[in-house]
Amino acid sequence: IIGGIESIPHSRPYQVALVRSGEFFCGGSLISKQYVITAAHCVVDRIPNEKFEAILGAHNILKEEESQQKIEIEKRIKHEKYSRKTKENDIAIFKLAHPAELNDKVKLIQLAAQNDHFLGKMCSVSGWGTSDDGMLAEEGLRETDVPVISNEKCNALISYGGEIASKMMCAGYAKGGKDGCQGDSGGPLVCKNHQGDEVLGGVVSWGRGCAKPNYYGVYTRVDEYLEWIHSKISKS
Ligand code: 4AZ
Repeated sequence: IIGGIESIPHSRPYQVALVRSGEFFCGGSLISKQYVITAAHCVVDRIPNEKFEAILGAHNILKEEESQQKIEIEKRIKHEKYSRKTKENDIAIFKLAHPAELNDKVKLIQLAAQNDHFLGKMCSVSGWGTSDDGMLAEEGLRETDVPVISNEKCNALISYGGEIASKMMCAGYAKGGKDGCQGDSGGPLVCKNHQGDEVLGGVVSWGRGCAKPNYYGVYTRVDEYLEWIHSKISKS
């Protein structure tokens, strides 16, 4: 997270850290007791016997905090139409080997509804990814607020010039300065819906660099994948 602050510990109880052989590699969001939403590009090749785990209830992922639940990932479901080239459909679901125990520090985040539109709204992105000093922020989850902008503006020639597909969403400032970055991928962009409830509006997906002028952060629009998400959860 560039241009952000350290989160109040456990104020984002749906935030998940994904680790591979003990090394942090992506963020995620807990959407049910046994499922985490992340990015398709976080589904990396698995070396035989390699262990993928989700850490729930964490603030400092380098510490063994009492609140943490480290659960093995049983299954990784990448969107069938994810394209590495166009970055479309950058969404995946990770199934935990057993259900999480929900409590004060481990909670679910509601998915955005079909008709939730966040254009012009302030949302927040969080993660342990690259921070202002160029290092991972593993010693404490960080977050920053970013406004959602239109795909039209994000597709302007001085910005992404047409690379933003309809199921992507951009958030950030024309002047840059606040953004998700490497390692935040797969993590949550949380917005308030019309009822004032916090919902998962986006999944951190990509960007040209981080926090650069005119290069907004690009997110996968969660509300475009509700059927896909529900079909995967009910069938597995
Ligand atoms: C990445 O490499 C990445 N500025 C994630 C988010 C952004 C850029 C890069 C958005 O995972």
